[in-house]
Amino acid sequence: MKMIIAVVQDKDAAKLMERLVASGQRATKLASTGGFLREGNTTFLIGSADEEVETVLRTIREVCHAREQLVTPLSPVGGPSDAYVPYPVEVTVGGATVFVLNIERFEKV
Ligand code: 2BA
Repeated sequence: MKMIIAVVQDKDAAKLMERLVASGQRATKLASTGGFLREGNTTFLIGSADEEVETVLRTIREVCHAREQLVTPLSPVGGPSDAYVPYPVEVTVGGATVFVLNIERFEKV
């Protein structure tokens, strides 16, 4: 069994959950915040059988789109604010940041 942790944009979250549930996957959706943009995003926890991991990854690729975003980064917390010039920068966010972890033990009690 694997745990797939996927950080996706909020705009893609509802559709991704719909597709996962429709394909028989179990998933938990958590509200999260990106460290760079400091904006909301959504983190999925998806416990999957080994042989279903590629199907889940394909679904994530189909649903989650990369988007350009113009941002003015905040100064680093605790950093020297006088040396920080907040020029807007364009970043490509997504489609999704995905981690696949081995599960040592799974139980439902
Ligand atoms: P954020 O940290 O808010 O990052 C949003 C986007 O900003 C990133 O998109 C990337 O394009 C850019 N970015 C992040 N850090 C940067 C930096 N130091 N310099 C320049 N640009 C930077 P994604 O890479 O698609 O990441 C989307 C979200 O996925 C991230 O939101 C974060 O919540 C999560 N994430 C990405 N990589 C991660 C990692 N290694 N561990 C944990 N979470 C991660």
